[in-house]
Amino acid sequence: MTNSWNDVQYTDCALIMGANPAENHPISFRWLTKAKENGGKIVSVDPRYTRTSSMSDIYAPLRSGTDIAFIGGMIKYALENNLYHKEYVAKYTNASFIVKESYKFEDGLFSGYIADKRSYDKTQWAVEKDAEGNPVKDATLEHPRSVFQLMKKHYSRYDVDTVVKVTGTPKEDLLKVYEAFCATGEVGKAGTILYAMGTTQHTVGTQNVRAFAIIQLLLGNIGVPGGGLNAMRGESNVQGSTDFGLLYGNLTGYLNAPSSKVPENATLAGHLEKETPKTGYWSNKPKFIVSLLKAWYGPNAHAENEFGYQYLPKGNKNYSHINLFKAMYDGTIEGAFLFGTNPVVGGPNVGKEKEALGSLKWLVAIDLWETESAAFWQEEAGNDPSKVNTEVFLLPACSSYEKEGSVSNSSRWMQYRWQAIKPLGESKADLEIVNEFATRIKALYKNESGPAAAPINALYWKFGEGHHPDIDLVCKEINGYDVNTGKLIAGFGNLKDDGSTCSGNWIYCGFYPEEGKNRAKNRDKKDTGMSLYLNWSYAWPMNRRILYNRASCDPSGVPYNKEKAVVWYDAVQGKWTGVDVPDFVATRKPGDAGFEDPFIMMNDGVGGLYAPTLNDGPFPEHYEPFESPTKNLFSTQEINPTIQLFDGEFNKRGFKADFPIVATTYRVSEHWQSGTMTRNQAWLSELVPHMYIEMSEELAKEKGIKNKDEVIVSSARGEVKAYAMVTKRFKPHKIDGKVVHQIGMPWHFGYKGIATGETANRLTPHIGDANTTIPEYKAFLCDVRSSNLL
Ligand SMILES: Nc1nc2c(c(=O)[nH]1)N[C@H]1C(S)=C(S)[C@@H](COP(=O)(O)OP(=O)(O)OC[C@H]3O[C@@H](n4cnc5c(=O)[nH]c(N)nc54)[C@H](O)[C@@H]3O)O[C@H]1N2
Ligand SMILES: Nc1nc2c(c(=O)[nH]1)N[C@H]1C(S)=C(S)[C@@H](COP(=O)(O)OP(=O)(O)OC[C@H]3O[C@@H](n4cnc5c(=O)[nH]c(N)nc54)[C@H](O)[C@@H]3O)O[C@H]1N2
Ligand SMILES: [Mo]
Repeated sequence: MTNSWNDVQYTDCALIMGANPAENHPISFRWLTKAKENGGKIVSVDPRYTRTSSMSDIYAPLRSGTDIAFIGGMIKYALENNLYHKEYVAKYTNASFIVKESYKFEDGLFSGYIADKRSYDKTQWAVEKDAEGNPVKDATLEHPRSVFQLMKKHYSRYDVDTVVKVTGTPKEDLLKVYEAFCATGEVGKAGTILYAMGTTQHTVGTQNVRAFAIIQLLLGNIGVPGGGLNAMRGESNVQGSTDFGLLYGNLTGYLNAPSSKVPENATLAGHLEKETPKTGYWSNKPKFIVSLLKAWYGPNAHAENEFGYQYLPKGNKNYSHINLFKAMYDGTIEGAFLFGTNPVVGGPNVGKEKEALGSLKWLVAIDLWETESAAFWQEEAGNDPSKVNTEVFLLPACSSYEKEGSVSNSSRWMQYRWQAIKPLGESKADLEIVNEFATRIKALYKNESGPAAAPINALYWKFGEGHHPDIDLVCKEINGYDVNTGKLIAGFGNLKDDGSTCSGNWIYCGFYPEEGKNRAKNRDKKDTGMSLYLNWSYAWPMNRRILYNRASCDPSGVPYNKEKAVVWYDAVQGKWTGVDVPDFVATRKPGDAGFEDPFIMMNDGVGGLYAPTLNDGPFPEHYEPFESPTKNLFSTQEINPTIQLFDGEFNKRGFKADFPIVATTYRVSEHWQSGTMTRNQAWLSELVPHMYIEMSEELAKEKGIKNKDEVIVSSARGEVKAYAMVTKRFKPHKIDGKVVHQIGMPWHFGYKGIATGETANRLTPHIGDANTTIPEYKAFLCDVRSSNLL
């Protein structure tokens, strides 16, 4: 989230698109309800009428996988009807930048496409630079190659009638949404977008988010209270885990992992040079990277050995979930750890994920329960145990109540949790398990040398004696300290690139600024202004609650909305003041370079309407999902031209002739994820006891299916039995003049636990987004029949 949960109450309009927070993030409704009481509107855009839709002022249905068309149309609407925030767009975005002539867009393809690699030469999309390396601008925004004009041209194709044909959204609903949300472009108004998996789990997931970013920048909604682009995170600590390097392309703190594909990455000096821009906050990157290496390798990291940089693996492949399972399936990976994950229910195309686990020599599952994945070899899973050669170990982990530590929520708040009860049975905290692994592996490699042993021997692992590591020492390492004196570092501005400081995660540097002051433990309930609660927990970076908050003020530093101000320039005192921690260099005065630049993390200091860094293009463009019921009405490119395709058995593709119905998957309040945690609870199992699918009355009639009938849903990958829930919540879409049906299914079921059911993910494809490779769980093709027809 750029903003926070609490801040949602200040919105004039919340566009909830690609999420169902009433069900999946219920506490958010505490703040959404307040927003409503304050006169704000709630808008829900979802293929089906959800519990969130029922709380909304406006609901608009759309066919799964067509959000870019929907938002593309909104961008055109805002521009054409002059509803955008003129000063903000001109000063705070890259609208004025001139793009090089090599940038082109024709029939769904940007210039620089390399067909056999399914990728682009992105240098063709670069912006013009002057002799000093600064972008060339046209402040009038009229230059035909200015970002503003190119954007206008790009989205001129997204007229309402074409959008309606693609999305299936009734025209009057579409226009109601456009009108309500674009009203927040008025100076002083704020609109927020709340999104989650309905947005990201697509082959165009990243561009879906980019489309949101563009409309928010156009309406002047980023950096302002009640505004922002707010990703509602999933698992209780998924924010924390991505902050701490869970994503395969990242080290901790969103630093890029070095890859041997990039020649500059051969040395630390080359890596730093390549990674560090001359301007913007990232010009400090070497301090963060060197301090991280010092945290990991301690005294074994010094200037003479590039601070241990060569101990880092220089991977050169895509290590996403899909690719890892493909590698297991192909027999390239011998063993795996499932640390609190149940891929045989949660992964895509699980028939193949299960086979992939069967190609392993060994598997270690670390979980509260024996999951379907830990038990994949059993007869219940449809396997003959005598034919499975994988040796499976099950390590009991303890639950969150049995251990101490922190989780970071969507608001970027790192909140400490204390142990409530001692671990039951032989279960251990994950930290203790990891500690055991590290110390034992280090002991095993102690007398070995060579490239495999070197990083293990060099690893600095000192978290106290005994089995359970001292968590306070872990906290201190995350924050960082002076390696000579042990003194804690007050903030990442004090980190050094000479090896004198360490910090395990620069974005959290400052949460533990001095001995005895772990701010993740802060619990002061006093509102410090605008519901920011600065003394409750710690928000990264540097405890600021609204990112880019400089943009809430005009260029001279006066808040666009004086009633909802968080920072402002006090001209009398000649300094910045306010109730939030400034997200900019607050010592700058009017006339100083950068005084007007609100986007400190961007090299140019402004927000990117145009983003020449993503794999699939600088502007979001609509492509159909991997499996689609229609041809692309915007271009002859059917699917995202830059997604990685897998051939053969690993991922069969279905087509509309056999599978004419669109399917999507989602969650319900009563179950959690792959269901391990809720299908083992009697009460929750009783509340939602069976696998079911939701379908419209019209489709049910067509197929001769009645409510509660047993049905079979099929896709190119497999079949699933479920009960039919015939409902008015789904309505057939009208796509390009034809009726297209859509069904929906929860993905919580498996064969273990109390409430069992067939797994929705038998049906989903192994295909991922062009940038993140997140699987396309939200849009694929299927067919439905009554099981009486067998
Ligand atoms: N009770 C409960 N709460 C949870 C979870 C849980 O399992 N149970 N899981 C947690 C986790 S890990 C996560 S990631 C979050 C996920 O939170 P959400 O993203 O809210 O979860 P979903 O229900 O998967 O999907 C949200 C909505 O997207 C809609 N949708 C499907 N396709 C599209 C599309 O193409 N466009 C648009 N605009 N909408 C579409 C679906 O109909 C659904 O209503 O929830 C978290 N909270
Ligand atoms: N079709 C479809 N599939 C999806 C999605 C979808 O929307 N549609 N959503 C996707 C999303 S957003 C997500 S996040 C993934 C989730 O996929 P998974 O992460 O595989 O599923 P979970 O059920 O969350 O698995 C968590 C496991 O951790 C265990 N656990 C709980 N607490 C602890 C602990 O403290 N320590 C340890 N070691 N284990 C613990 C639980 O018992 C559980 O078995 O699924 C994805 N799969
Ligand atoms: Mo998630």
